Amino acid sequence: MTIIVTGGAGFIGSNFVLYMLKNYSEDRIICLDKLTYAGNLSTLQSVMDHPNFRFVKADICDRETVYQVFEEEKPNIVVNFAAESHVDRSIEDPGIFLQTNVMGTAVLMDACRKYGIQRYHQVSTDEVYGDLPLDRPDLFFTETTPLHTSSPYSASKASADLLVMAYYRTYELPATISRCSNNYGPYHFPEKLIPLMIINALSDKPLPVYGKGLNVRDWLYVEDHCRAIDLIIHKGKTGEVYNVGGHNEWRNIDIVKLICKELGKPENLITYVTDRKGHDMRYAIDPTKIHDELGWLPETKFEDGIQKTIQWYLSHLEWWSEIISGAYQGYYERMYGDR
Ligand code: NAD
Ligand code: TDX
Repeated sequence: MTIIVTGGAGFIGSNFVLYMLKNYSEDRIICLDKLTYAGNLSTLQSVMDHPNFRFVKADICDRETVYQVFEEEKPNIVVNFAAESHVDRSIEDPGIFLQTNVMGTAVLMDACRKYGIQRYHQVSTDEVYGDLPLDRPDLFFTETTPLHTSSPYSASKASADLLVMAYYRTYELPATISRCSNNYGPYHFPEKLIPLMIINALSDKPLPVYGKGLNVRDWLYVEDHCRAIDLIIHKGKTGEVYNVGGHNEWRNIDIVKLICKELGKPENLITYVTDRKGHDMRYAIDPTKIHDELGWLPETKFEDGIQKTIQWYLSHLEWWSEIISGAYQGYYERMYGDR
């Protein structure tokens, strides 16, 4: 099998590349990534010389280059992780989110139609369902929950999902979609909640919690997400959506307090800052379908996963200090400077 993994130099994509090379010694993995601010080649350093791996620096919106890679590689499967993924950046400037997340998805699917493919898999998010109220803990997102987006980011991801289903129906593109909850683990870019809090706490910097910190997210260890995608591309049914999540809901403030505790840092580092615009209150996935149909269950308990993650950041200082010493500083100042 030849598998094109787009966005494979980002957080989840790189974990997926490493997971696939480890678990499928016969498969060839082609990582196609534009290397935006969120893409990091050092993450893939250990596999750059692997005989079954090729890295191509390319934009998924660049039709000519994408077609050329398909022509050369004749992939069997395409897994699309490539995206602008940060909600706060989408609120600052939506344009690139529409370009990459929607138009880029169309280019990839056109390439799949032109060159033939066994499976196109779209990595989507629970954010396409909007949010749930805090006072209804009995409610969960299922695959039939209507799309109801809040941010330019989630609107762009929902648009891409609609396009995938349209290509499935109109052109019979053999496509699947997964909608996962919040991931955490190694190689998570420092702009996101968990790594940002670990990194700030380590240098005794303020821990900026949006609003009152009562928003709830459903956290899943990244390797469990990779295993879910592995199952879907090999055993999932085309034209289907699979929700992925492990019933692990946490209020933001409790996550931040937990990180303080694990690092032995005082809670008075916590600083409440202006809330995110349109901030979704609660995400919660019902993973019954992927469990019943494909036998997927999360394997990493949150208590273990968060400790492993903290340990990873402690032992990979060079990975994240290089990131935060560059253009990230300007972003941080813009986002948090006088918030
Ligand atoms: P990320 O921002 O860490 O990585 C995105 C990667 O895509 C980067 O390597 C970047 O260089 C690349 N990329 C961006 N634009 C590109 C383009 N035009 N062409 C080629 N490559 C491009 O994102 P992530 O957190 O790893 O998320 C990966 C996917 O999973 C996204 O589609 C996201 O919507 C989805 N998702 C993320 C989460 C989460 O908690 N992080 C949860 C559910 C779904
Ligand atoms: O500094 C912060 N302070 C804070 O309170 C940051 C960065 C975040 N937050 C809050 C906002 C959210 O309620 O923490 C929560 C998590 O925020 P993010 O890490 O930005 O994630 P979220 O907005 O939930 O989106 C993530 O999960 C779904 C990913 O970034 C998306 O790509 C994915 O689709």
